[in-house]
Amino acid sequence: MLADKDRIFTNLYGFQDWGLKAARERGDWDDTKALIGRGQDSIIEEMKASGLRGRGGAGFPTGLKWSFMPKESKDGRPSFLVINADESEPGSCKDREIIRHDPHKLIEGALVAGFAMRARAAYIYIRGEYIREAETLQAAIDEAYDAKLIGRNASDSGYDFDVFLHRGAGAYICGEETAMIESLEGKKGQPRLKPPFPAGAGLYGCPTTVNNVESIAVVPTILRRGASWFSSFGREGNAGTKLFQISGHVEQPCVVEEAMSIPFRELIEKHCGGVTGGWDNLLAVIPGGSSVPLVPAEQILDCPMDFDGLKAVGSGLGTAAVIVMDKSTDIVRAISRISYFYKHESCGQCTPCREGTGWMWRMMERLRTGDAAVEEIDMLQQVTKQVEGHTICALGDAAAWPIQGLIRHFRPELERRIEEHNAQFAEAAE
Ligand code: L3W
Ligand code: SF4
Repeated sequence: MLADKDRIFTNLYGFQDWGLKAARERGDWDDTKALIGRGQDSIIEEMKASGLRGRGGAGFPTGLKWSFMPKESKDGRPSFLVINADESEPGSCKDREIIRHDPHKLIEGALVAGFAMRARAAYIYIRGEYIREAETLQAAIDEAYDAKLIGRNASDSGYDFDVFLHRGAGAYICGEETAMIESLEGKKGQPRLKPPFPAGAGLYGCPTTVNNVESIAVVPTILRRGASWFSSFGREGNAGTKLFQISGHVEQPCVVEEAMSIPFRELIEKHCGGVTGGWDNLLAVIPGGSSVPLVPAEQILDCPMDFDGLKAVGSGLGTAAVIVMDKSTDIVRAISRISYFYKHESCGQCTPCREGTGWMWRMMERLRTGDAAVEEIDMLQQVTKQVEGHTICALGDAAAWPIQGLIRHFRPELERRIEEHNAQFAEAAE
């Protein structure tokens, strides 16, 4: 179990005040000028050495992403940092806790990361439903301006850096980085084709890096404690500590910071008091938010909770939103509900996603009630393959994968429902 001294988010549960004075007592904003004084290249190298991979779902190496930003401005164009606080993935609720209780870690991280990538400003895009969180964050930003930690000559570093907070309006797709950029520009939030990646042409056509809240909030601590300290947690390629968000059928759902690669069983036993009804009652787990396939109980128990461990069991770490389902769960209904979510949130600009998400949900509903033919299971699988990899953004994949996981692991349950429905129908007809 991660020792208290190794936790980055020391106020995760809000036992102390979130404000600047308390944040400083916890070590935030401690000689930020010196951190910046290390220079851009040195900061980026340290981040690369730390092994930090993006915490928003894709796990792209953070230092490498920053290194894509231009070292010199072309045509006087500024560079921007965009911080993705549009936390909307079903099951995800970690960025909310950072913003509520440790907002200064995020603001200081924005300054240091922004400096490293030569950004003029950071735009924090926060989901519209996070009303109180947006108020807290804005108040923290105001405090940082008043204390001259950000703004002109930020933290007395000679570097000018602004932080703007922008509220979303309730669209899941605006969490996709290019849709977020469109939305920030005042347009309808629809993903752009990549490439070009945002580092080449992002906000207002300028070089931009989009990072998740957690990825940015851990930066000052990594720089202060060193890359080797951070990379000492977790396995190779899966370094660091991570906020896990555990919901569903556990005794105590929680958000907790743990070392990457902690085995699933240990995570649940140490922090959640176990699965409701005991381990024999565990049915399946969605380990990384609704976009990743479920993993049946027997495959997840000893699985290291990291990118490679979950990939090896056909799923993914995603945002580390761990949804635990015991045997009381109607697993077909659960996945059908997730299908509905993606159908509802599709922005509609590409045909496989716009049409496919509706098809998949309607077929899932038929399978849920058993009002289908057995062959339709394969037909549904084929539809998911028509959507997967054939869309502009990852929402298409995210809609397809949970269904593929269901068919892979729970096909007998789908067949049982169809047989049961057919038997009832035949009985009624007699
Ligand atoms: C320059 C290249 N940049 C990749 C950058 C790219 C992006 C990052 C990752 O989706 C996933 C999605 C959700 N040159 C680059 C490059 N980049 N190649 O690296 O890119 P990518 O395309 O792998 O992923 P993505 O489109 O950013 C994110 C999954 O996360 N997810 C979570 C979603 C929800 C939340 C939330 O609510 N907070 O994050 C869960 O699984 O399905 O697969 O910056 O530009 N050659
Ligand atoms: Fe929009 Fe779906 Fe296409 Fe993404 S995959 S751009 S959400 S239609």
